[in-house]
Amino acid sequence: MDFIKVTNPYEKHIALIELNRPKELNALNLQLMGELRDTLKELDGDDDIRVIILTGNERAFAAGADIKQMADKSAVDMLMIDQFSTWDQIRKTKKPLIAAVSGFALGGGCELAMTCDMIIASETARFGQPEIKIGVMPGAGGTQRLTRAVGKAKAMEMVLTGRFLSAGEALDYKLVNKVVPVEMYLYEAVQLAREIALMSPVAAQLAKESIDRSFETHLDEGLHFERKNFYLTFASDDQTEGMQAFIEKRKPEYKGK
Ligand code: DAK
Repeated sequence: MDFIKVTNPYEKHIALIELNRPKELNALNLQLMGELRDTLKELDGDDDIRVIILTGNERAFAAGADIKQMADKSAVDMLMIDQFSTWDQIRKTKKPLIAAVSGFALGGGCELAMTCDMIIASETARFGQPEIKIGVMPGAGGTQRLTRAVGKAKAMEMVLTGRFLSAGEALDYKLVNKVVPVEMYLYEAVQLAREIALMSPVAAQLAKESIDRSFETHLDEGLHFERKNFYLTFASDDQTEGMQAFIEKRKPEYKGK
């Protein structure tokens, strides 16, 4: 891997992926995105891993897609490269994915953070969709996920002016879960991951899938989907263990079975 660093395990049940193109502020070139896609797929299939943390460095989570790599492309080039299939695969990661964001999360970087399930931000984090300033518009979910997260008015402002949100604003607009001092953002993400890693991975996966479905369907269909996944948790040993542990007043030991 040239552009990402993977620590597996980072600690028990938790894997850490660091975007690693520091000089280019982690600009997301095609190779980096391919490495990220392949790594997430591998970790998704690793029974020992229950939660994945994705981070950059203090200065940048990612300053967007690599403008230098995109600059001379035609529409047909973009079509044939078909980056969407890479982004779609990343989006389909089944395990809980936490973004630990410090510094710039712009364009594709903001979209990548929003593709994760939760975002822990440092006080220095800046979120933006500045594509309009270089004559294009968001292409990896920015107009959709940002609008769902922060609402139409703020999304319009961000996408049409390219203005950034500070970490505090991102918290106010519910784009992120928590804002902490810069030296704490990875620690906080790990704390959150630890808490989730103690739960049944079967239940966590089914619950994530159900929440994601709520963005794609109407209420009746969403409730139906939730119900099926709820029943499915009763097919797991973890359900027996969780309920038995409660009755016996002890901590559950989940196996992900
Ligand atoms: N691409 C390539 N290089 C970048 C970059 C980027 N997005 N962002 C920064 N860099 C490089 C700079 O060129 C510079 O390299 P050198 O000149 O040293 O060689 C180095 O990183 C440091 O950047 P600066 O010198 O500019 O640092 P500053 O602190 O002065 O400014 C900045 C930081 C983040 C404000 C500035 O670098 C900036 O404005 N960067 C561009 C931000 C941006 O416009 N991002 C959106 C890009 S478009 C798609 C999926 C995704 C996308 C599209 C399609 N499909 C699935 C089809 C996404 C599109 C985008 O993200």
